[in-house]
Amino acid sequence: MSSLFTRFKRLVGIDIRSDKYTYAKDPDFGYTATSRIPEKWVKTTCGYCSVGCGMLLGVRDHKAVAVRGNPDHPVNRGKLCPKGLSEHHILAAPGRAKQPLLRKNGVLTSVSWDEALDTMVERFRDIQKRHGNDSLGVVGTGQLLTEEFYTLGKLVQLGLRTRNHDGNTTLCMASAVSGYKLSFGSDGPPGSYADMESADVILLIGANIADNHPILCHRVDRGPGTKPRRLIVVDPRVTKTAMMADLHLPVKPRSDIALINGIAHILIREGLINYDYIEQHTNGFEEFANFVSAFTPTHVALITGLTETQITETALLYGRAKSAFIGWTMGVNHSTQGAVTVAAINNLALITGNIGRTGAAPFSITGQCNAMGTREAGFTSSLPGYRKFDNPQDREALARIWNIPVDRIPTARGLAYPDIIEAAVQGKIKALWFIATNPAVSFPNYKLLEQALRSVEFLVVQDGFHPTSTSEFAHLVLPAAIWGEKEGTYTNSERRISKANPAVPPPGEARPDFDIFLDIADRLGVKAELYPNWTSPHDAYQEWQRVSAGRMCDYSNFSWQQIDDANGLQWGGESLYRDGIFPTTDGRAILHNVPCDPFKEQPDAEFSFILNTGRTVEHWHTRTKTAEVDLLNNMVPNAWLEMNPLDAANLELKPHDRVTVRSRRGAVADLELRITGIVAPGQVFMPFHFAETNSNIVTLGDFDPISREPNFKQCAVRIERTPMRDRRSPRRK
Ligand SMILES: Nc1nc2c(c(=O)[nH]1)N[C@H]1C(S)=C(S)[C@@H](COP(=O)(O)OP(=O)(O)OC[C@H]3O[C@@H](n4cnc5c(=O)[nH]c(N)nc54)[C@H](O)[C@@H]3O)O[C@H]1N2
Ligand SMILES: Nc1nc2c(c(=O)[nH]1)N[C@H]1C(S)=C(S)[C@@H](COP(=O)(O)OP(=O)(O)OC[C@H]3O[C@@H](n4cnc5c(=O)[nH]c(N)nc54)[C@H](O)[C@@H]3O)O[C@H]1N2
Ligand code: SF4
Ligand SMILES: [Mo]
Repeated sequence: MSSLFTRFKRLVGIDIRSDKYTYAKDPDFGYTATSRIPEKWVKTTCGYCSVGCGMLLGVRDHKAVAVRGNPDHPVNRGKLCPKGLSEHHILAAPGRAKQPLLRKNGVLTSVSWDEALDTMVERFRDIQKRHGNDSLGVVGTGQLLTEEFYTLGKLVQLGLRTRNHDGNTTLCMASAVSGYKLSFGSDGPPGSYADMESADVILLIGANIADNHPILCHRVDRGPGTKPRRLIVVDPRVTKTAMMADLHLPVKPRSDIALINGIAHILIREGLINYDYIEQHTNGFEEFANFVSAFTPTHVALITGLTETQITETALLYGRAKSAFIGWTMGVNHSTQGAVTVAAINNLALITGNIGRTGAAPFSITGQCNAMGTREAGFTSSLPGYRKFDNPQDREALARIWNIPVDRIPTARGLAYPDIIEAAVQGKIKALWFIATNPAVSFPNYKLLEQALRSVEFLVVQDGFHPTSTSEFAHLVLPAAIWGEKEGTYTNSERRISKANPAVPPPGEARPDFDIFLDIADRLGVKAELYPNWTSPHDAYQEWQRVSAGRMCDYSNFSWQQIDDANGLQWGGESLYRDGIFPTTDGRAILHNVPCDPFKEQPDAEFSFILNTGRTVEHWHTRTKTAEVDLLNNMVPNAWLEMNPLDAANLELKPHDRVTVRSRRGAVADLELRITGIVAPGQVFMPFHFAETNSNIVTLGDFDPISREPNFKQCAVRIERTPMRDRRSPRRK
């Protein structure tokens, strides 16, 4: 027995005193395998989603070999989801971009950084000289470090002097930002994850946390010893999160506003509202009460497809709770009515006084690791530090800090992302620069996007991976370092700033985005003015501390070291608005009357299904990363289409049939059919992760008039059996 154990120990090299293990050469078997014992563990923060889990990245021989949860991090307390646990695999993946590539005679050709950046600066200058400064459009991302996004904003708006600067966050959190501004006068998620643990009722609207924010599921855990509380999930699909709920409300697509107004109606009728709070801290209650009086349970049942009992039960649970929490994600934001749906959610919190208290908040669950940091550092829909373009004091304050004439700062935002694309198609924008985003898979109505990519004179794609669906169109590809290779901060959904630290060098000639921005500034001749004596992202952070000082998102008291030592620090504390004072002109929050409009492209005889698109736990967005991780990709290598059994029977389709989804804009062939009660009759669902079956060929280019966010979640399609000639052999990316 013992000799067997010794042999086993020799074979797998188990060190029983710790959790470290390795494979070693065994004298009997002659077996060799690579060692995975890290020489050191580097403390960092996950680079995927906005939950913001703390982790330790294990390094050996300058390679990332393991990941484990940071037990001391308050967000995840040592736990990680499957993407986090396998994150080290992305660093040395074969798909990494390793050298700058410039298109020469139609072919992307390796060039030096000097040639790449000199060409970029020369082409941008030439185009801007001929067509005006605003002929350049720049689209960034919620996946850069705050230091990088801040540096980029200065470069674009003050160095390149174009206002047409936005981020992929307009495909994501823009509706939440606009909704907060409508209700409270400023962006800033009022609550924290801790609220989920202390709330009596958690209402999740269009948020599938089990797949997309898995570590948050622990906050609604109702195991022994935890506070008993109710979870209500509003989602047209029976998601994994819906399966966790006490009450699942399978609303008809885009009927959420009617439901929310209907809840307000019942709360007012039953007297389950907080009169003192309304009186002291809000405006517009009388008109609001009058407005929602039309949203009777009978009326709301008709619009939402729910029963009157379900609607009333939800209202009573919410209204009777001592503290109630509402979380939402893309089921709300991805809509032409996204911003006002957020305002409607805020109405509920305000009339019941469920804001600014422990356990009580309306709360946007963010998407990307640093969508929050990029919102705060701004330069897109607002100026840094939640400042407003149209506020002269805000502009003057910034001009003083930056030591530049105030008229250098734009007085209005430029074009939002969808309008940048539209302007490129119209020939008004002649050069585009995409940084850490892959629009050829993620932007709605692919055909128009493709036209934009093809029509510009110069297209720069700066990405950690190549080829991607977008970089294949580029004139210039700039290889970037990614998470694990660079230093700075990410801010998560609950306003917690955590440190991301470098553990390994970037592959080939890839460079951190920060270094690329500074180098471009140097070649533009603006480095000394915009970034005096800057050498590292820490310089950017220190300036950002000064820029944010005294603002709602105040970083001035948190040094990098303090953040790292504390495993993350929250600006604004656990709850914003504890005093009930809001950043509006009179300090009061605003109640909005929000009508429930039907979504634009309703199903008809020709296109009879409503297509819903979204995510799965194994994959991240456009799969540049997760397709490289076998552990994840082998679990879900291809896209699928979910359809209700009744519809499948009508169309005489069987499980595993290959089907085509067709809309007025295009078709996606060869999806595997999953027949399942997860989707209701008349609705189908597909993931948007897969370039080769790109859901956005089918989706609609229709945008929220306030936030400019796309309506990704509903469009009209028909489903056909895929003919043999349209089937593909599966590709990896
Ligand atoms: N595994 C994984 N995790 C991720 C990501 C990822 O790509 N993969 N991405 C991250 C990012 S950037 C984001 S933004 C978040 C997104 O996180 P989620 O918002 O949870 O993700 P989605 O799957 O896009 O959409 C959520 C739900 O909205 C529902 N929905 C559709 N239409 C409606 C409607 O009319 N009303 C309501 N109430 N619900 C509706 C869908 O059925 C879906 O279940 O996830 C983050 N986390
Ligand atoms: N139909 C449909 N479409 C959708 C959605 C949906 O639900 N349905 N969801 C939308 C949402 S919420 C979002 S957030 C978007 C996401 O859409 P994208 O932003 O296009 O998604 P990603 O795949 O995350 O793209 C990030 C890119 O940055 C690269 N990258 C990663 N880290 C770094 C870095 O540090 N530096 C640089 N330079 N590059 C880096 C990656 O390789 C990748 O190519 O998709 C949107 N599109
Ligand atoms: S929940 Fe989000 S932050 Fe946490 S490990 Fe998973 S992907 Fe990373
Ligand atoms: Mo997102």
